Amino acid sequence: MQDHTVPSRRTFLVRTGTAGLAMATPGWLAACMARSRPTNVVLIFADDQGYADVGSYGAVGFTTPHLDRLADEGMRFTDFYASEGVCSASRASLLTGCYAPRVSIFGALTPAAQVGLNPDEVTIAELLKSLGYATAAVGKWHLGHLPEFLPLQHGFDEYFGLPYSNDMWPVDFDGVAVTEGSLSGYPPLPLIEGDEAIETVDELADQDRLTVRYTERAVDFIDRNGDRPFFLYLAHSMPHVPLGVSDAFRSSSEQGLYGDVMQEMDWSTGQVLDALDRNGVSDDTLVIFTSDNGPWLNFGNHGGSTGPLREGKGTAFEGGPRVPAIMRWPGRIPAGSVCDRLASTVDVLPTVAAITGATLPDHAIDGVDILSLLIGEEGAAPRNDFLYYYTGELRAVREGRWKRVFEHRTRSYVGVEPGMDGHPGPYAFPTVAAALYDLEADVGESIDVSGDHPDVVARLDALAEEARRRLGDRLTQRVGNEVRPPGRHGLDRVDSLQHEAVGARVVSATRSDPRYPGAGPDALVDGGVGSGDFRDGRWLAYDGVDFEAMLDLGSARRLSRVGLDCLQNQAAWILLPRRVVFAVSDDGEQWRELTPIHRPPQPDDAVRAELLAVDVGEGPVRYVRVRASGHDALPSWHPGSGISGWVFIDEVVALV
Ligand SMILES: [Ca+2]
Ligand SMILES: [Ca+2]
Repeated sequence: MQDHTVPSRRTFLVRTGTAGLAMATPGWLAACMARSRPTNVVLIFADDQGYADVGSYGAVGFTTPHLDRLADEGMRFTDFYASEGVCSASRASLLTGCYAPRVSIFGALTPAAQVGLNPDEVTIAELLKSLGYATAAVGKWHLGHLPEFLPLQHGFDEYFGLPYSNDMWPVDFDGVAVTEGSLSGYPPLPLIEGDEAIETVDELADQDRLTVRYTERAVDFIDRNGDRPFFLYLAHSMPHVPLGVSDAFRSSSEQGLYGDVMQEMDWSTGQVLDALDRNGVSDDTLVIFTSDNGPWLNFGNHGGSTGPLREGKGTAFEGGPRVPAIMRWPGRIPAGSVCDRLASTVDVLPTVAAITGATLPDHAIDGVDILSLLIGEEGAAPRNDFLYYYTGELRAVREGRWKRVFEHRTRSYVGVEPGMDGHPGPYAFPTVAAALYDLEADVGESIDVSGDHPDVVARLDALAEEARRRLGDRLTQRVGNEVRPPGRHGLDRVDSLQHEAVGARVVSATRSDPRYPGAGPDALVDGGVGSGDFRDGRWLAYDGVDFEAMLDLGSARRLSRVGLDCLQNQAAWILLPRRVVFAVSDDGEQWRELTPIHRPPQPDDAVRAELLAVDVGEGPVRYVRVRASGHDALPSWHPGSGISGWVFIDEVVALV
């Protein structure tokens, strides 16, 4: 243990003493001053557990005595939000304190993803590691499965778990391995230890063991680190489908398999609490339990419940992001308390920082310190609003009791028959109208009261507009000016290329978008190429239009190939051009058209540059002309379907 990196008691007193004075609660302050040890943090994160899937939140058909004990000894939140109703975005927010668009993590990353949480982002683990904490991630990661994005590269000393969702495997809903169809495209599901895949999860029986194995790791970590400050991030793969449960809990609940899984996860929480007791650190440990998003309702009896909330996972209605949340910190958080103030997973990082004395990241974050809520400070409301982003779309905003929903197309579970026993039912995809809901009077979001409260509508619209300016909004095609890039794999390429067209005279008939001008048209033949970051200033960008340019190499010469270097980043609405046609000439009058390059857009999560090149054939070449077809309407599979897309080009290349 590096004692010099542990915050001194004096530092701790300065930090928490400030909060104590502000709330003027001498008892609490005294408790703080009596502290002798830094505060450990245990963060238990369920996957797809619904708002009502805890006993104290109204669970039906199963019981959660350990989570209920946690609530009895701590605080239960009624208005707590995961940042988005989907896995990767939600986890990015939890660990960085940022809304997902700020850190450019969208949706649920697939095993094909070439992006991950940017190494420059600062996670809770990194904050605490800098104070000398032991740190461990156990369970589902889902912030990039490539080595440079795994937990060990984000501040965790150790990691054991699945790199993404447990249904991203080549196995059908009935548990039978598939050899054709879309599921067969998944690689075997790896179980990772540190940075290495040590096993694969091949069948449902393997899923049955996940909760127990995660729990054993978590308990072992606590037992090994009971004498030093630690941070445990226990991110269960359950109750995300396919559900798995050990024999000890199979058929243990009235509800069925989902209830069995919940009861085993509750047992797991009990094991963690027991380990804290056994090591004598319960009083020095902040335990946080919550879920990454609401339930996957089209799985019917294999999905959870939102209670009174509208919709579920994958939506911006309350059932998507509003989740159960329980926090326990003996002697600081009043036992048995209920908090009905707004709070979110993005607030965990700054709150943990405030409690431990860790220094906040230099860059902007979205979370606020909610310590005042935890200690029950009268009238505290550190968070007054919440942004309901979903895959980059700002679908709603909340301020106090009011929720303003903007018109958008959404997944819906209404009016469609759910599946059963592990098989999904279909979604509906309605376009919902703009509305204003009073969540205090109408938590189910059923009555639009916008007509009665034009002042509230105007205020929340302004709040949304400010958010769009900072974090962007794919619904209104806004690019946020505070957005940071994700980590991108495989584009650490050389930043210059030597080729025959460098320094050529270039005339481009197409103006690049003023937001991405590169260094002007000459940059098309400067030998400089872009990175995976489309904002790096080397790319010229074309929105919904065709690109045309002509080069004069100055003298005729033999070329083997000519090409156009383009970026593919479909998550950023950047696709390769549909068609590229080169023509060459030695006199500028007689042109020879080369074989067209066809690249019809295909779903492809990779972020990469690609040189779309073609053989030149016989004959000297002085002039090169290129036409590339853009995207006036993105294809049907793309989230921006029907809206124009981008083509990004950094170089017209001529090779001998
Ligand atoms: Ca999830
Ligand atoms: Ca260039």
